[in-house]
Amino acid sequence: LDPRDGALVLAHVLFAFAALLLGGIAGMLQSVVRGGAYTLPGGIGYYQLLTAHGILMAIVFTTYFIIGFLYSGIARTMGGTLLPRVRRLGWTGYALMTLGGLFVLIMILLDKASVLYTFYAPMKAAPQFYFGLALVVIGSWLSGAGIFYQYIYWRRTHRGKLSPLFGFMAVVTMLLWQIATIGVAIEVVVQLIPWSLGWTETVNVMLSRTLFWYFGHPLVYFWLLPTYICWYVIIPELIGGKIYSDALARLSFILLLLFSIPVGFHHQLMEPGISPLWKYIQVVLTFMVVVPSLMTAFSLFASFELNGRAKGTSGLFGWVKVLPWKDVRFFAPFMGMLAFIPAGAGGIVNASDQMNAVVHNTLWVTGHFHLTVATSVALTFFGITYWLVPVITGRVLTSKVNKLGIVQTVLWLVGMLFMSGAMHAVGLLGSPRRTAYTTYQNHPDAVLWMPYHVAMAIGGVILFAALILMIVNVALLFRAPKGTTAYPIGQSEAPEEATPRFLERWGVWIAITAVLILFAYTIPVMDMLGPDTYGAPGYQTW
Ligand code: HAS
Repeated sequence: LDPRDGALVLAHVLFAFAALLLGGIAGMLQSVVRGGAYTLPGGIGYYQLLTAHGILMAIVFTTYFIIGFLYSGIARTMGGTLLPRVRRLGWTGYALMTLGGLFVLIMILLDKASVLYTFYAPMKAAPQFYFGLALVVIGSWLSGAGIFYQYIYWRRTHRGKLSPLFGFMAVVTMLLWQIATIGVAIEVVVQLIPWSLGWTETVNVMLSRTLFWYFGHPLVYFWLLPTYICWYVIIPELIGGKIYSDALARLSFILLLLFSIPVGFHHQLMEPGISPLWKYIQVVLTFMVVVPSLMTAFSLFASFELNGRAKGTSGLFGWVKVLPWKDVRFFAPFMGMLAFIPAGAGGIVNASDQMNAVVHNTLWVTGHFHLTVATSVALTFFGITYWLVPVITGRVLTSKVNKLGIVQTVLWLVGMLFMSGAMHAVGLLGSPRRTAYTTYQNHPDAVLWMPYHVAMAIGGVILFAALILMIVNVALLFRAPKGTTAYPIGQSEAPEEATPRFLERWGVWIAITAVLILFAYTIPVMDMLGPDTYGAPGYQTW
């Protein structure tokens, strides 16, 4: 990479790991507090720690890493270097996000925003918290604009050619983000900021939650799509194989764009104020969004199997033998894929109305997202780091760091097995999520949950050790010997002509996305704005 592009990417990646470290400390502390092991000095509360943990991990770590990774990939595949304007947009976006992020963090540290990462009204935080959030969103829009600009320029200068798969996927990822963040931007700017400043007395809770989940569900696909970029584009190259089908990969991304936004109600199935018909419709759409993930699973298996066959293996699972198990760049993301099988199954459970009644607001849901974002996504991002940092710094991955990386992955998996496993199990026994330590006056059910909470705390401690090892590994990557590391971009099995060009008809896809969103949301939102709705005065959390 051009050193100027490398600096931009590295600034994002290092910020992401700093957030991971801080978020990990908060996560470890809150898991120990929740397990009932001990109380913290200085009045540091469970909800304060949980807010810091959620925001630093789920918003800061992911967003910075994703933008850095996408910028590296578009520079590598679309022109070899970023256009000066793109670099400027990238840095301006970075500066605004960082400024906003600092506002948010300071407010959390001052205990004036212990409202968790979903910042549900009527819990009210200090206005600076919401200003910070707005700045983060605006900054990310500029970063997204940079990606679009590089892509549009590439298309203009390569008329008639199929865009590189990485570039195409980066555009879908940022498009998803831009469309999704409109919801949270409206919530924050129109509802929460005026209300927290005291300009409005009440807040329409139903509407604010709906706007949040309009954003909140595609947010999880914003984490997933870069993970899929690694699985589709990078992994085939690392195993010495090929991408099974460029067209299938693009189609699955387009389907994710279409179906991941009009589904927010599956987070609100247990809420009053939304008619069952609209919940039903959004659940149907939720099952549609599972399809591209099943296509991804199919494509990955096909890629692995064709690679195995090309290397002379036979039998149903012969291909497993020729995978590069000792290469952490493959091993960590592959473990992420494995975890995604039960994680995805858990998602399907969540989306089923009757079963949602059993698991909603229990620790099962926390277990679900620790398996999805904190395992499948996080391990994939770790796997990317082991080659991305050497590519930028002009160094090589040493066998020592490679081995430590494998130990780190295994440790993470063991920690997660304890933590997420216990969360799933105790969730089914009814233990609520987002609740500080309590035995409910020694109620027999709550007493039954306690061993699981201890298992969660043990898992939390193992995960923290794994997290520290990851930070050590990142530091070691900077001390590795100088050398050249290739940016691993896979080649497709099929020729370029095999990919239908309509997949790049953005006008059509954006129009269908808009129609689906309007269809799924217009009537329920009109109901929420109707004369029968009341505003809530709000609860100041400090
Ligand atoms: Fe979810 C709640 C439904 C996927 C994250 N989800 C959450 C929350 C988060 C989250 C953070 O319907 C909590 C939000 C909160 O704080 O309240 N989720 C789904 C469904 C899917 C799904 C249907 N979720 C994700 C992903 C996430 C994520 C991905 C993060 C990255 N989720 C829900 C619902 C709720 C929910 C409800 C609300 C619950 C409630 O009541 O509050 C689907 O997209 C899942 C599809 C996935 C698959 C798996 C495909 C497998 C692949 C791997 C192949 C492996 C290979 C290796 C090839 C169908 C691609 C094999 C090798 C061998 C050797 C075997």
